[in-house]
Amino acid sequence: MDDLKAKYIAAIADASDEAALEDLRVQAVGKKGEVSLKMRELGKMTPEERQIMGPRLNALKDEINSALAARKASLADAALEERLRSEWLDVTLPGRGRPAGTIHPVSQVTEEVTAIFADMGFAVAEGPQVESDWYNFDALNIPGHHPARAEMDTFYMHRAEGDTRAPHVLRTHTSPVQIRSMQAQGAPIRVICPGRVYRCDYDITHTPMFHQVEGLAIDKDISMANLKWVLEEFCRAFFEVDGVELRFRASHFPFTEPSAEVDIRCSWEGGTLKLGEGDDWLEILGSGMVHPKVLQAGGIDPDQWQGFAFGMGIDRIAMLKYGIPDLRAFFDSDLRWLRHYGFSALAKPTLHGGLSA
Ligand code: 2NM
Repeated sequence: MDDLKAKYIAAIADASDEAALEDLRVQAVGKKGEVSLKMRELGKMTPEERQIMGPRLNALKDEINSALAARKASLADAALEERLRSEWLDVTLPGRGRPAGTIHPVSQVTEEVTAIFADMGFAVAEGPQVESDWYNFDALNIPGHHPARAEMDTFYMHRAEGDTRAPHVLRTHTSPVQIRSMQAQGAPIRVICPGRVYRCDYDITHTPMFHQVEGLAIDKDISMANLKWVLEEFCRAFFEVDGVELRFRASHFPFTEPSAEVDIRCSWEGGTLKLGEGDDWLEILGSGMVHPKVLQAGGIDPDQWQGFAFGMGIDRIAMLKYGIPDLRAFFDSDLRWLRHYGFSALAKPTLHGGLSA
């Protein structure tokens, strides 16, 4: 019995993992283990022998079980120590600079424009990019023969042969959203509609998809004076120059009467653009008083209500404000361009926090 004990105690102390320990347990105290077999022999002994051997065998079994448990615990401790050592992590180290995504200038400028007009009480409206030709043209007083409607400017949706339903188009401006807003909300109303628009045009200054924001304000007594103030206020906030000067030039749009194109005073001295000074003028906006027929299409009575509307290109004002030279690079998804011209995802433009900070 001393041999048995010595053998197992040594083997248990040497066991290198839990599987080896389990093998030893089965060999020693399992159902057919050496100690268990010895216990079976008790039946063949005399009562005197049994009285001596019984307790000794039980003690041996207990000793082996304790040794197994102790070794198991020390193996588990060693495994934990090893994990703590190998998985050690210094949580006080500074973060590693990772290549983070950036906010595209179009998204940044859309947020900036939205913040400025929200501050003046304008809500934001969105609508479908595929429009019926009624919403895109007729409702805006753009007649059937108008050049804007020609196939060469407008993307018409494909129609199966024999389909005589009214055609649908990729919207060429966001004005259809303003018609929808008038119909849904009635007057008075103050909304801006930013979004993607499409025209079949591609050169240095035109891409077939670009971004526009249009504004609309309808009430009982809104005039061109209100339009002037709102646009001046917008330009001051957006371009972050106090001395903005705007010039309203008589123009013509089918959806406004009267209509005006708006220029901002600038200088190109030294090849760089400076706004608010100099002797040059840069066109940035189209605007006017909403045509009575357009109000009517929006379900608003032109004998009771009137108001102004305006539209501008988001990509274009982004280029002007941030000195981005090439429009086409906007939509190339070139990571180097995006890292250079992109904005921090965490710096949300607000009037109080700084628009482009
Ligand atoms: C412009 C210029 C002038 C305009 C008109 C409307 C609507 F739907 F209310 F009639 N929205 N936007 C408008 C007016 C747009 O873009 C150069």
